[in-house]
Amino acid sequence: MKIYADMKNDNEITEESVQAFNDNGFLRIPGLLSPEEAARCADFVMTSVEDANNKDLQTGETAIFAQFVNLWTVNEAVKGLSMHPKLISIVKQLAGVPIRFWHDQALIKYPGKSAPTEWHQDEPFWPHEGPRFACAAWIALADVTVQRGCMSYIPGYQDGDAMPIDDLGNKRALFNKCPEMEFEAVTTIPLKAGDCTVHHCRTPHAAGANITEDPRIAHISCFRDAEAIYNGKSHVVTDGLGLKVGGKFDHPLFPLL
Ligand SMILES: O=C(O)CCC(=O)C(=O)O
Repeated sequence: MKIYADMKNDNEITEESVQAFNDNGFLRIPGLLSPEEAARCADFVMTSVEDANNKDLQTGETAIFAQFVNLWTVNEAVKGLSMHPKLISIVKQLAGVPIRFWHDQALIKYPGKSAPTEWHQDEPFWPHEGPRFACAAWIALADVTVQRGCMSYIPGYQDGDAMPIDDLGNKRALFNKCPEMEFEAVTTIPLKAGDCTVHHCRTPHAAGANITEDPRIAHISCFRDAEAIYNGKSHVVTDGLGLKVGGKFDHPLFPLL
């Protein structure tokens, strides 16, 4: 199974790499950022995360991670990361249809303060109807090993159904809905700082707890089909924006790319 993307030039991957994403539902992009760029990004993402004006959405004893959504709207440097030209170029290739930005989120697993992110697909959490494409690009801003909570994926489910679950902390939630998934081979992908994986919104994925002494710093940029339709489901990014149910995501928070 092909997991790694091969670059055709600085900003484009090969057709075989696009095919691997279409076959498996995820793809690893080695060196999306140079190690120096990744270190700079880690600094400004952590500065944003530590800014008291930016709210952690997952506080409390049972928090799986600290979660900061849409930091791109309050920090120009984060915007440059979330909409990194190389990333956008690659995601456009993977999408094959016009796309727009959906949201970003920093997901930090602090030492001693994290839990496993259990198996789920993103699509049921996202308030859109019938998109031809939607994905999340998970960018490691520090080395993320198995022990530090790297991501795992189950290949081959991107063209199937989306199974709604309501608890990212319940290890059986997805398998109770789709028992055959539990018997599939899992691909676990440790990443070096600056590497990225892109996964389709129906690809089942999970991440471990961070049992190391340094924070797991991940920045996730999400993209979707420009034509996707808003279905009115509650979501922290869209609630209160006044989007029209049945209409497109035409709003400055979701720029066309
Ligand atoms: O980083 C994690 O722990 C989970 C991330 C995730 O579920 C996602 O990016 O869709």
